[in-house]
Amino acid sequence: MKKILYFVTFLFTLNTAIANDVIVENPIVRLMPLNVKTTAGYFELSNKSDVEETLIGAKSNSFKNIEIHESKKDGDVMQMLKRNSVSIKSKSNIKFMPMGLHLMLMNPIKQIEENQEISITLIFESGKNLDINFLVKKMDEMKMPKMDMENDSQCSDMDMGEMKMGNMMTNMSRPDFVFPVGVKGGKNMMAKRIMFSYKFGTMDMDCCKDSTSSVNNDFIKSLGFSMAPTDMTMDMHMFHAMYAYNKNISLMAMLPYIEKEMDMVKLSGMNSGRTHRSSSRGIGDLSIAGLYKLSGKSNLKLSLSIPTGEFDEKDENMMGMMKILPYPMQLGSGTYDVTLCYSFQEIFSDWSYGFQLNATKRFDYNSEDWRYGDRREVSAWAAKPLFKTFSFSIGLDIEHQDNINGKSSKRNNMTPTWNEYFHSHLRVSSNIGLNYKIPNSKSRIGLQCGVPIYEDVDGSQMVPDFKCNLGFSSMMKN
Ligand SMILES: [Cu+2]
Repeated sequence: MKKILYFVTFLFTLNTAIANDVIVENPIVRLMPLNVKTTAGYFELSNKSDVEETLIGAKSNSFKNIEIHESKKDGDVMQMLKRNSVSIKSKSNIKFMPMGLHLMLMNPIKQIEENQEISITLIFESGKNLDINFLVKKMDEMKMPKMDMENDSQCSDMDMGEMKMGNMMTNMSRPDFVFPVGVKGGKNMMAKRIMFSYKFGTMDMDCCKDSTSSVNNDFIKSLGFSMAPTDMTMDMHMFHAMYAYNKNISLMAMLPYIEKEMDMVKLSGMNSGRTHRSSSRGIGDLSIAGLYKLSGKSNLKLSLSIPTGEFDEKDENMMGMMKILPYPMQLGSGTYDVTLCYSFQEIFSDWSYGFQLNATKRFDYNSEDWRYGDRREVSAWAAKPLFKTFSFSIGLDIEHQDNINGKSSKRNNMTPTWNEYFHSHLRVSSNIGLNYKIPNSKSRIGLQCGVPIYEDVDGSQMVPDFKCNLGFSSMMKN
């Protein structure tokens, strides 16, 4: 027993001796404003021993996680890089200080108070652990890396590795951090987070255009059609869930519920002049997608559309008979479609801009022997935060849609909406939008409305007179 005691004492002394080879001075934890979930630890580390020591990490009961970071200036942007280790040569010292090396202390268990002592264990590669009492102190903000100041709790598990932290901290909480709501692709989030969003989109279409000019019913009648559409509305409720598998890859699923209405007028023959309304409603095509982060500014999204929506929706015709509705009134494509989407966004201190390229390719015909045409879209926008919670955006959308391939076996020749060659168009729309970030929450609201400013269509074809999107999104903590 005595021997064991001696041995333990010996071990203890040995450990202290080794520990004393590495000395920590002035350990300070910076006091952060209330609700800021990230702070930094600074100290001086002296290695008095004859061997190199390597700091490989730190742990504390006061923080959920701690990382070794180094702030570096890249141009005029502070960049914060995660370091896996820091080596201190024999007989030398290293300073952990603002604008340089620091311990990034994330997610405090309790709110930290001034002059409080926090125990943090420094872990060395050699196996030694140093328990250090850090003192919480208010520090001169000027000396601080800018990035720590406007830190938002969301940043705690952000990609510290490559995000430009100087901008990032301010960015995350900015209303224009997210794309305008009408823009289709999303952004990568922090790892392991789930986001839900709901978007309501509405579009109103009028009849009709051929190439770049409007055409009237007489023109449509002269083409041999006995009916013409007069007005169409399309409402879409889009339910969207996104899961960030890690900081680079997110998975998402989108399911729309669609309501369509179309007014028609009989142009000739029996019941000439009579109007009729038909409608369709139901779920559209489910879309599943993977989002891959290319850089802090850009990402790539690949989505697969699964034909869950009906493509042989029927409604009563003028004579009261159930008949299949024309192509634009269908809810789904009936085909597996692939969309590739590239997004880019650059955020400056007082404004931001971005653009997105979308291409949808349809490979197969549906069981009714037709398929919608391929589609390419470009969206570009510029946004400016007006207040801390509001941003305003202007944007431009360009869409290029191909004609329908194949022919539905149930089609008729009565209306231009059934004509496969009257679907292709090139449309440029301008839009304005608002983003609102609900204070002290992880929820956002966006509104964006647009009108076409240039159209070249294969017609006679219905054209939108406006479209609006209203969206709500909320990030879940887990
Ligand atoms: Cu850091």
